[in-house]
Amino acid sequence: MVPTWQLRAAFARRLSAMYGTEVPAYTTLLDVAGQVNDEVAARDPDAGRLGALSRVTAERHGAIRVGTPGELRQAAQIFAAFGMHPVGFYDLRDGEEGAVPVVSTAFRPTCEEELDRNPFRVFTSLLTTSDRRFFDAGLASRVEAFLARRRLFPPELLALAERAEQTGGLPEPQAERLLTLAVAAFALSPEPVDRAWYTELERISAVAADIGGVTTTHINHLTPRVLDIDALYRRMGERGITMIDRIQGPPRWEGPDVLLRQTSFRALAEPRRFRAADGAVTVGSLRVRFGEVEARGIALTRAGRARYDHLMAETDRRMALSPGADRQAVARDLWRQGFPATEHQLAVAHQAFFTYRPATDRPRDDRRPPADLAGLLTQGWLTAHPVVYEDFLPRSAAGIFRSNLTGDGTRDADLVGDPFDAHRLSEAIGRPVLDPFALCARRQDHSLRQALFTLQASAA
Ligand code: OOG
Ligand code: NI
Repeated sequence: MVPTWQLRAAFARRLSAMYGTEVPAYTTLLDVAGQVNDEVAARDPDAGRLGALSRVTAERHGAIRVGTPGELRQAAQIFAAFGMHPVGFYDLRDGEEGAVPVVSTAFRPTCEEELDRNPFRVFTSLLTTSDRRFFDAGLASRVEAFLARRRLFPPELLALAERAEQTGGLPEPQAERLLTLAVAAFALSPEPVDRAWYTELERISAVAADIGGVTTTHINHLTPRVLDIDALYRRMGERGITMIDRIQGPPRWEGPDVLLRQTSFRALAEPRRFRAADGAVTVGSLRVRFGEVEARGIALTRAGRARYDHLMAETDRRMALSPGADRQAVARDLWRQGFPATEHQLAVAHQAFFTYRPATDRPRDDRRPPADLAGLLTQGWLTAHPVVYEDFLPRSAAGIFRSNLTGDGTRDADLVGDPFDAHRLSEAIGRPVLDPFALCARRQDHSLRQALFTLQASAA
């Protein structure tokens, strides 16, 4: 029996191998990321604090986009076979960095043990044809009719995935078959693209065309994790690969790394076959697939996240006042004034998530443990271990989408959008969309209860 986590690790590995043959710059990105990670591991004794090097080296996230709730349900079934469940709700339709007609979630493992084994995630977006700001009723029904005729996933794949989910894995040779079919379902299709239809949807948004203009889906990027994203950014430039103009997310600073920093290279023109109205097939090109890299930090609580969002908004405000300023420097100054400077401060201010363990090196005396977290930490009763941020940032995601959009698209801001939230997305998927804050809080609370229990037991 091949257990779920081995299926997931193999799925990530094979998608990565496939993407490397499809998008050569991705292979350069992996080389550079690997070098940077080895260098950081060699110079920094704390390099493993946010994940063992073996995990970080294998770590990837990908992204796909689908057109209908039915397709999303099927994608969810396939990911469930790999122990990946929907976490978090992202609405990218109102982004300041460019509006995209999708709502999204990320399929990923949810418990610590599974994340450590292999944390593969797939950011998955659903086209919102019901949003009248993007699609009028006539176009929406033509898109829906087009989508209703296509089949993204073969029935054999869905049946194998259902079995793998139910039995916690699959025996060989079914495991092999599941992997082959799953990877093939996310490869770029050689099917000719209907030129007129694609172009019509491109006027709404390049993302609408990428989803509803073709008869298949595909991985549109695959992202390795790197321990020093600034070093990687410089080195990619030296290798002649132009990255977008900045690293998104929090600035580099001397305080703790939190949340997620990401950067990408622009979508590459790839040859694609097109079918004209008269049926003639010609070769043209499309820019839909790109490369991205990320550095992960500590997960923030809702309070910490509010602080982060506030500092980002303040950075925007200052940049609007002096557009020539260096965004990194502006952000860094704000962070120095307004963000907890150490992990300890983050923990006692309840701004980030940690797991807690009883300290093993506290000298024995007859004091009893204090009742508050700050006291337990400063007096050395407990040690705090950061919880890694496993999710995404809507604003960076919008920036990533944007980096491979050809035009701004059109959105009628005078109309009202179609309200969408995690609950409605759960119903569309037919599985609960989990709350990332709740997952982290549960992990933190569980560790704290255990630690306090152990302390009390040994003090008694
Ligand atoms: C997904 C973009 C979001 C990220 O890392 O924020 C994303 C897409 O382009 O389909 O992957
Ligand atoms: Ni991404």
